[in-house]
Amino acid sequence: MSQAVCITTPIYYVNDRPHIGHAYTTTICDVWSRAERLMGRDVFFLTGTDEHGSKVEKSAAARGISPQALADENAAEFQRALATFGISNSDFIRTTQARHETQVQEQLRRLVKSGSVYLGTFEGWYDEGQEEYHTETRARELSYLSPISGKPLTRATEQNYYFKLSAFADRLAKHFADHPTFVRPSERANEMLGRLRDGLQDVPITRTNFSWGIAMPDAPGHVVYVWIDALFNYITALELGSADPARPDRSRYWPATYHIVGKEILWFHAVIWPALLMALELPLPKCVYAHSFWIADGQKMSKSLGNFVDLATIDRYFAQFGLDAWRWYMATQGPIAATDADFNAKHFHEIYTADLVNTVGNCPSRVGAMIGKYFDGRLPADSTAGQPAHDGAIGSHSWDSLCATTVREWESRMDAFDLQGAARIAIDLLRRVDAFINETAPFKLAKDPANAVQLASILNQCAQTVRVAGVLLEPFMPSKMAALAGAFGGQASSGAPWVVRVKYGTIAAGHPIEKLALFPRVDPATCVPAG
Ligand code: ME8
Repeated sequence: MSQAVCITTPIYYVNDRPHIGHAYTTTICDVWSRAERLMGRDVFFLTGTDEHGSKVEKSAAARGISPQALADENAAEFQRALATFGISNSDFIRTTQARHETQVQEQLRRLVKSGSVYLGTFEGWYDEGQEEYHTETRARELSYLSPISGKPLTRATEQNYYFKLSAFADRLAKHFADHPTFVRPSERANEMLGRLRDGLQDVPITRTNFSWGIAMPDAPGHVVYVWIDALFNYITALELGSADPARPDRSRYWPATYHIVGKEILWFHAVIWPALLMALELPLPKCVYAHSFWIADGQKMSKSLGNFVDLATIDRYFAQFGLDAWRWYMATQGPIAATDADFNAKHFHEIYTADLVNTVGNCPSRVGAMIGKYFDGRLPADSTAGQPAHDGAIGSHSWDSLCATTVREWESRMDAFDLQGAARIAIDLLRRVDAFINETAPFKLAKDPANAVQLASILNQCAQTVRVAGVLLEPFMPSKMAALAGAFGGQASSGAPWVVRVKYGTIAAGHPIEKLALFPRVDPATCVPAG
């Protein structure tokens, strides 16, 4: 049985249209899922939409439609967007689905039974846009303004059901201490620890001031707070709280390997969610990874500034550079670490040209062209068993051992969600092939028939290595790398087990090698402006 792994995106609010932020988080989860599947793991990749709450209720009222109609419309738009981004999710959960609602109610009953939920009165600072309450200390830190919308926080009083978050402070602190990579990157873990040290207050988990939500069981008038409702998606999709005998068995996917979230919602995922799981005696996710934000031309992207890179802009990038180039840019240049990343058309073009046109496109095209010209498009034999004819480009390695080392390194980077590191390793392999071609100069050797054996070995080694690099780049650029696998095929081109696919030397001598042009040059003058 292959190892089960699970990755999740946040579930996206249906009162917003899909934009680069959603595309980013979902794409990096997709790259990881494809990589893990390629390595033979049993992957569950979850995304979906967050459809309850007063914001949805208000937006729907403003349009004169029901909240469900608004949710249906926008959930469909998110699903269409996922298809255009080439996302391979295993499920798409919607919080208005019956499977979710019944399980949330079941989990709440369990929480009440466990004694970690009680009825109390709350007074606090409320961020209406985020549907989030802040303590006095936090509100003061925020100058009584929403950190997201900049609008004033309002003073609000409610009788609510509370979750005893305060009771979990010590266990949470211990979990952070015992699992240094529970929250990543480490800057974010330190931030969470700092806030944990300030102390934890119980959190209201129901509301009475709106009705568009899941009814709190046995508590008329109380609706489950949208954040609590939403967090449960990670386990309702896996049917962990289901009593339905016909449910699919997905329990092997819990605990999640990675919850990938934006930094603005880390508190919910790194503190509140783990405490809820502790109260339910369920295992905690292995890692909550909080990426930073895309900004546009040095400025924060925001709805009010109107500079969010939206679907229409993303479509223009697809038209000009192709989906795979977009995915490459997201996965390799995005705000995966603790700092924000700037999105701009010029940088996009530079990366496209340097990485894709000049390396991932050019290297196979060079190798294919030479095999075409000197060997009629058939792979010539290597009489040196992978030992390079010249040791400059790869030192004392054989190509065989270099590929094997690269593959192992790539595997561990991928498992650790270091997508940028994995991408760099794969592209470096092609850069080595390029350097090897420059050093050995097969185009010069070809001028003298006495060099035929050496020439054949060099081109064989190049082609074998290009094929392996193409497999390592596949999760990032599935369709272009499928074309590469077709052109440099061999028996291990597709569908074969991972160890076979990444094994050096599997293209048989005599196999046809095609010359292909993967990434056309794009004139910078015609580039899409950002935003
Ligand atoms: O917060 N750069 O949903 P949401 C990068 N429903 N990523 C960005 C971004 C940016 N500029 N802007 C947004 C919610 N994102 C809740 C989540 S989960 C139980 C409930 C991404 O539609 C980032 O992943 O506002 C962020 O966490 C997510 O969009 C927020 O999506």
